[in-house]
Amino acid sequence: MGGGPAGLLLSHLLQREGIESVVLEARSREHVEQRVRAGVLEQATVELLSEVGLGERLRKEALVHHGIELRWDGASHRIPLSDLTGRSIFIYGQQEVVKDLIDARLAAAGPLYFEVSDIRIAGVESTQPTLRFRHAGEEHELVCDFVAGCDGSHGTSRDAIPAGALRVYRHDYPFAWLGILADVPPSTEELVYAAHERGFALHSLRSPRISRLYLQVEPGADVADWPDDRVWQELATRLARDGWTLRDGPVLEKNVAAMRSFVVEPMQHGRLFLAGDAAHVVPATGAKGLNLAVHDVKVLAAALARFYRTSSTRLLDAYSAVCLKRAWRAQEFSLWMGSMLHRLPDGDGFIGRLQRAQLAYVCGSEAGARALAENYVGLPHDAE
Ligand code: RFL
Ligand code: PHB
Repeated sequence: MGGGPAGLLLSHLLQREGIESVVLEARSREHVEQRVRAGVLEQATVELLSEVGLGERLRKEALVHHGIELRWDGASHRIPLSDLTGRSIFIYGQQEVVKDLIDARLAAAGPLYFEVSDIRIAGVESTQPTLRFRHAGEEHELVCDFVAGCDGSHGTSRDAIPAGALRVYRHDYPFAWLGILADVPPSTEELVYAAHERGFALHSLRSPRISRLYLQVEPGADVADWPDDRVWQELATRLARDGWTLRDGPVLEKNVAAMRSFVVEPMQHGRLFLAGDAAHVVPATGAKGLNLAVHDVKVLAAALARFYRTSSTRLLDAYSAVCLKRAWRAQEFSLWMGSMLHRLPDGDGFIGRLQRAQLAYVCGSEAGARALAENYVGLPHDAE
């Protein structure tokens, strides 16, 4: 269930193991291919995509970055990610990953249904769960060995787990992100994360011609209150540094995303396995969500392959614990980085002082910089 990065990559990995799957996606192909979301891929994500034949365009078009910049009090501090960790990050839009995955799926003639509605799951505690759904005006039934719930944070697959068997952890943050995609060359070579008294700002990019920028806004903020001029002005103020100017240009896309944390435990019930945002959502500060989704489906595909080869459920049984360990690490890191950079409710300025102490530690000591760098580039996949 779900034709986002998690569902599409899982079907691709299973196909390579000779395991059939059917992907059911609620939205249209155009919609999922145009949805602007993540931009930062960990090296381990890129390595996996390359190993499984999805690296051709990625290797050509992705931008390799060896550091990020933290900007506060008008000064810049570079965190040399590659020097500290031996690893890099890659800039390649999530919608490009999704396009590559859809092309691969269609080239392999794997069943992929868009605009599916009213999916109902039954029998996840049996060895033959079923999915009933509507597609092109007709009712269908699929009898499955397994169901993978890859339907994102608003999906319904996890509702098939009985309430008593499931624990949900949630944390909402007192801020949201307004993101723009702009038709203007980036004003920076590396990503800039800025902590400013007016709030957080991030300068990212998609290509040498297209910039991606974010502003911390109030939860529930309305894009209608943020005309392009206001967005650029606020970005210029929060990102300001002596001798540097922010280039502006036409805004191609603008949206507001809530920041929240969410984890479902366990990620499996009977023959239903949750993966990606369906199981865990992290705030975007640490750039981890898509990377976690990729890790989940890598572990799940390997576990299913083992099951079909040997009938052993050992890896399937370990799936939830292995993925939750990485997901909680990412939660903690995203919260740690997020609370350092965002403007937070602060009575007498105590929180602001703590944030400066944290920034000074991260920017001024090798131990601090390394803690950020190791988490930001992502732990290697074979660490578990
Ligand atoms: P998705 O991408 O949400 O895909 C789920 C798919 O399921 C479909 N669907 C259903 N299909 C069938 N039946 C149903 N009942 C269905 N309900 C929903 C949906 O239409 C959709 O196509 O989840 P998936 O595959 O788990 O992928 C997760 C990532 O999308 C997400 O974690 C990232 O975008 C998070 N994220 C980032 N992650 C990174 O690793 N690096 C980043 O730089 C990064 N930046 C970001 C981000 C997320 C952001 N937002 C939108 C909060 C930046 C932002 C602003
Ligand atoms: C992005 O380019 O969309 C992006 C970059 C870094 C983040 C989040 C999003 O932390």
